[in-house]
Amino acid sequence: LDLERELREALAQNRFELHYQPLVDLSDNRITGMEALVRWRHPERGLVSPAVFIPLAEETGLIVSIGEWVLGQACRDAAAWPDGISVAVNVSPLQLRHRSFVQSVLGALASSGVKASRLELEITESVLLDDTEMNLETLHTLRKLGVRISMDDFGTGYSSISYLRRFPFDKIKIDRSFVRDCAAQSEAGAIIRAIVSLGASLGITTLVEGVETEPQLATIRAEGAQEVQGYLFSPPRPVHEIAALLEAGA
Ligand code: G
Ligand code: G
Ligand code: MN
Ligand code: NA
Repeated sequence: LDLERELREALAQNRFELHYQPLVDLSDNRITGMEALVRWRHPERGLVSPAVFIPLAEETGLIVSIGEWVLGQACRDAAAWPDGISVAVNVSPLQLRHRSFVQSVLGALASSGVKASRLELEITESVLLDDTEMNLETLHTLRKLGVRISMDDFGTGYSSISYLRRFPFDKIKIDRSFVRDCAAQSEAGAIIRAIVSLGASLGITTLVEGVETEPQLATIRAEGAQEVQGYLFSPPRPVHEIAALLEAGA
C-alpha cells in the first residue's frame, strides 16, 4: 500500500509533529495540562490529520513506532514547560499491549527528565475489552510508577460502570458528543452530572471535551465537572505557540 510506505518514510524522515490543546481546571480557570495531538507534515498534502493515518498505523502495526515517537517528543516538549503543567498522550490499544510499552514510557520520562506525575496516558474504552488481564497489569504498573491514566472518549464505546471500578483510572474524559446539546437539552446535562458523581464516588476526576460556547461551559460548570477542554479555550496549536499560551493563560 502506498500510504503505508509513505507512513514509514514519514517516521524515518521525522515528518510527524505534535500540536497541543490545553486542559483547563474549572476551579481557577487555569491551564493544568496539554494534550498532544499528532499531525503528519506531508510534502504535497500539507498537514494530515491523525483521523486519516492513525487507523492505517493501527492496522499495519506502525502505531507502535509512531506512538513511541509521540511519547518521547511529548515528554521533551513538556520538559520546557512549568512543573505544574502535565502532558497528556493518546495511547492506542495495540501500543499499550506491546511488551515494551512500560519500558518506552520509562525511557521517555528518563531521557526528558519529566516527572512521572506530569504524564497522563489517554486510553479508549476498547482497551478494556481485549486482553483485559494484561492491560490491567500494565496500567497498574504504570500507575505505581506515578503516571496517571485517563479514560478517553467516555460514553462512545462499551464502557460499563464495572470497568471504572476494575481499572485504575485517574480521570474520565467525557466525549464531546455529550456537549453539543448540553446547553439546550437537559438530558445531556443530566448525563454529565451523573458521570461526575459516579467519578467522584470512585475518586476519579471528570473532564468534559469539546466545549465550544459559553452556555455549554455554564452548564458543565453547574453539573460539577472539574476540567474542560475545547475550542472555547483553544484549538490544538503547534508546539512553538505553547510557551506563550502558558504564560498568558497559566
Ligand atoms: O486532533 P484531531 O482532531 O485531529 O485528532 C483526531 C483523533 O486522532 C483523535 O481521536 C485523537 O485521539 C487521535 N490522536 C491524535 N494524536 C494521537 C496520537 O498521538 N496517538 C493516537 N493513538 N491517537 C491520536
Ligand atoms: O479523541 P480525542 O479526544 O483524543 O481527540 C480530540 C479531538 O477533538 C481532536 O481531533 C481535536 O482536534 C478535537 N477537538 C478538540 N476540541 C474540540 C472542540 O471544541 N470541538 C470539536 N468539534 N472538536 C474538538
Ligand atoms: Mn484524547
Ligand atoms: Na477524547
